[in-house]
Amino acid sequence: MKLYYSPPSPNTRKVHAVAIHLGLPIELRFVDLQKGEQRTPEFLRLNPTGRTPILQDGEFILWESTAIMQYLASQLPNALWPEVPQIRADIMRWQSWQLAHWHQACQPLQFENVVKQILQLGDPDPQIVERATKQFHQEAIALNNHLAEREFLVNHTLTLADFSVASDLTYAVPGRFPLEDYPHIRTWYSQIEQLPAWQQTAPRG
Ligand SMILES: N[C@@H](CCC(=O)N[C@@H](CS)C(=O)NCC(=O)O)C(=O)O
Repeated sequence: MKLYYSPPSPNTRKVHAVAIHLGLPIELRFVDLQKGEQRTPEFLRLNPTGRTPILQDGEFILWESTAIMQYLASQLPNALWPEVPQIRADIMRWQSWQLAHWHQACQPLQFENVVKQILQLGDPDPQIVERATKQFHQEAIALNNHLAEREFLVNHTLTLADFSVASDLTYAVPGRFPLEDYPHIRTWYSQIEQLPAWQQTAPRG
């Protein structure tokens, strides 16, 4: 299987980390987003939305990180994606929340406080940061309360849900995410940070 990836991206990280955690052999194909490689005709034939990650398994092409994670985890029996309908639905619930709400709350802080600096796009916009901070608190309260009573998001064990939700905390420190009031998120994330698959997929430099 071949993974078209862009290493600093949280969307790539969650997919790549799942492949490593499950010991699935993956050939990596770097896509240079800064050079606009995702807009080339060759790339758009693989993913018409022009985004990474993409998985290629023979003739089968799959884009959207959550779908890729589920496909990878379906290759062999494992606790990340158990074959129990209620547990799968619970995992999908958190993966859906991550894409629809958590990512939307984290991404503007990441962009304003990290990406803009890297790409020399100017200072963070205080209005966007204020709006994003409010949104962040709204979602973080729900996540923190959920984690107050459990070690992992679903089924008392590590699942795809943890990889999905954790991915948006990749830049929590440089992105100045306001996590001070959320001890349960911090404790849970520090466990994820201990995973070899998480360490091997950390952004370099
Ligand atoms: N919902 C998509 C989001 C993918 C996405 O936004 N990828 C970014 C990198 S994090 C990308 O390739 N951006 C390139 C662009 O928008 O030009 C997923 O979960 O895979």
